[in-house]
Order: sequence, then structure tokens, then C-alpha cells
Amino acid sequence: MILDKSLIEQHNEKQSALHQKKLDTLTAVLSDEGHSVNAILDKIAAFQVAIPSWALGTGGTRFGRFAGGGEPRSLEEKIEDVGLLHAINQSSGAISLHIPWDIPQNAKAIQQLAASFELKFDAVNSNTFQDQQNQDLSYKYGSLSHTDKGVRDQAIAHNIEVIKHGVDLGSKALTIWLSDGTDFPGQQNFRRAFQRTLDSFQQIYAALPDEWKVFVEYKPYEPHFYSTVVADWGSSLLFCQKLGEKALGLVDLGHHLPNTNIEQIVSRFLMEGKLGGFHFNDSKYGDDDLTVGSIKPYQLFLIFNELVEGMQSAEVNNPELSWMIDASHNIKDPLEDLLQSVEAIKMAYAQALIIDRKALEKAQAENDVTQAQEILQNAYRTDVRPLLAQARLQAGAALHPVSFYRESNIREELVKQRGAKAFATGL
Ligand code: AOS
Ligand code: ZN
Ligand code: ZN
Repeated sequence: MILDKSLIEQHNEKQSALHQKKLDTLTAVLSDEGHSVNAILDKIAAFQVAIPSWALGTGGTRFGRFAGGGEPRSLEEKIEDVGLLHAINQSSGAISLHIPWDIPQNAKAIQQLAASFELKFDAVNSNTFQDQQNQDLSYKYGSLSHTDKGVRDQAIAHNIEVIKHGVDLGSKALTIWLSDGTDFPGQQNFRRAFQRTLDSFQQIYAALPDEWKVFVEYKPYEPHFYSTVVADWGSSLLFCQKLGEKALGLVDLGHHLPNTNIEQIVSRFLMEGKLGGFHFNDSKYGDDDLTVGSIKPYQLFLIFNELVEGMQSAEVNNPELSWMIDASHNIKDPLEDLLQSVEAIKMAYAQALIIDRKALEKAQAENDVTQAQEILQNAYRTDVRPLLAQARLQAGAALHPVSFYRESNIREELVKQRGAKAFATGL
């Protein structure tokens, strides 16, 4: 579905008086506090978050799936959906593909289609957590860590194949989420499983083109419930350090045991120049893949505090980061869910940009604990939504993405075009 841009103009026209009032008030406060609002707006506008191809359809649980209607039935339709999101918010200018769910039949045509929506291809994702039809050997007992060299070779070849698809589309990174692990004590030798995995990773690493990176995602449990080979940030960092400079850690916010201090992990990765990117989502218990910012917005803000501090600091030398969403939602309209997630990420970013860094450093140096908290929470409690809206307005996007989506009956239109029983490929 191609969006008629004049609809956005009409929407913005209706909202503009109220928006201007809110923006003027906030601009006055921020200017008094010594911020350059224009500089903040430029940063917000430049911040793009990649959409995962698997999030465009309704997700499921192991108990069932309730498809929502109008879901994209092909890679082309997934790209159209991301194009729609990007037209609405001008902040979702990239798509992250999953192989084999999204194998492009004609890479040139797919690239042209994406370019027509001003979309780029972010990291490509491999999959050795499922067996595919026509696959010779099973991943039931692991893939890159498997005891059988034949299975490892097959999984290595798949990852190299994924890199090739990525090269054809202009991607610059491979994300490996390795689900390998064990369900029972004694099932495997931890050290040998690590060493086999390292050997497999090394072979994939050797196949990376010059400007490419590989992101090593960690996760403590699920699908295996006793141990996971890349269980935590320490294991991810260890693999990355052994592999070389193209290997970087990937933080998925849902991949931590309860109460883990994720912002400190982010700081450690940055300190080592080893942070590759994010899979944003939110969670209450485990890898819930809920809408970003729906459960722990303060944690998200604290993560962005570390990111902004690290990106601004001369002491930190970390490559440019890849920002991706990894959500798979079960009951909301996936496009509304993604609009909300992107907004939450940018809100946390904007709040982190208005932290009074000099005052915070002073409070830290003087061990003024109360003042440090005041400074952080002053930024967190500032309603930065007018800044996000203004950045969108200047970029030709909608002042209120979710309201615009609803007013324009986009889902209804997609259902009309694709049917009420259209299922997206993927999870
Ligand atoms: C799995 O839990 C990981 O978060 C993966 O990053 C992701 O969900 C998967 O790659 C989707 O295919
Ligand atoms: Zn993930
Ligand atoms: Zn996950």
C-alpha cells in the first residue's frame, strides 16, 4: 500500500496549533537550561531504528497464534509495510531480514523496491534454531556447537549463505542468535561446546566481506532450559574478543535474567569498543518481546544514558551501532506496536540527550548521590514528545503516528488488499 502524503499534511494541519503550544513551552524550558533545541532535533531526526521482517505479522506463543488480518504474505509486502511505517514516522528507514523466511528471489528487484521507500537493509539474521525442509542433518542437538562435524559444517554453510544474501542487498552485518544449549546436566561438556562453537564462528568470520561485522547475540535460556552456549554478555564478549574486530556483542533487552543491570552491561561493552547493536523490546519475566517501553521505560532511559555518555566520550572508541527492534507481538496490530516501539526508543534517546552531563559529572566527583539522582530524573520526567513530534513534522512525517494510522484506516485497507486471513511468514 502506497501512502498518500497529502493525508499526512491534513493530519498535521489539524494537530499543528496544539503541537506548537507544547513545543514553545518545552523549547523555552530547554533553552533556559542551556540546550540547543535545534541540535537535539537534528539528532532525533537522524536516529533510525530497523524493523525486523518477522515483526510485521502477529506473533504467537507455543499455545497458539491469532492472526490479525492483512498481514504481509511475501517479502515484497513486508518491505511495503516497513515503507508505510517509515512514511508515517520517518524513523524506520531500514529492515532486518531473516533467512530462510525472507530469501529474496530477485535481489536487484527487492533492493529497488526498498529504495523506492527509502529503506536500507540492516543486519541479516541466520536461523539454525529450526530444521528446514530439504535439510540433510538435524539441529535437534545443536548447530554450530554440535558434536558432529557434519552438522556444524551445514550450519556454517548456512551462515555463509546468509552473508551472500546480505551482500546482494547491501547489508553490512550478520546477526547470529545461536540457540544451541542443553536441557539437562551432564548432557554436554561446557568447555568443548564452547570450543566447537568458536571454531564454527571463526569459519563464518573468515567469510565476512571487508566492511562487514558479525553480531553475537546472547540469551540465558530458551529454547534450552539448562545451559546455552552464548548465555550471557561475558560469553558473547569472550567470543568476540577471540574472533577479532569485526565481531561485536548484541544486546537484546529480553535476554537477561530478572533484575540484571543491563545499563552496566552496555557501559562495559562500550568501554571495550565491543558493542554492535540492540534488539529492543520489553519484558516482565523473560524473553517476552513486548512493545518497547511498555514495562520498564526507566530502564530504557538508563540504557540510553550510558549510550549517549559513551557515544559522546573521547574515552570510548566503539563502532557505529545498529539499532533494531526484536518484538513479536501476539494481540496488538503489529504496525501499531512497531510505531509505539520506535516512539519509545526515540523518547528514551531524547531524554538522555537532555541530561545535564556537566552537572552529573560534578555530582559524581563530589559523591553527591541525591543530586545525581535529581539530574537523571529531571531529564527522565521531562515530556520530550513535542521534540519527537517536531522532528517528524520537519521530516514530513505524522505528528501523531498511531492516531494517523488509525484515522487513515490503514489496517482496514491492508485487509481489503490482502484478505482477512493473510499469514506472514516467520515465527
Ligand atoms: C531469539 O530469542 C532472539 O531474540 C532472536 O534475535 C530473534 O528473535 C530471532 O532471530 C528471530 O528470528
Ligand atoms: Zn533478539
Ligand atoms: Zn529473543
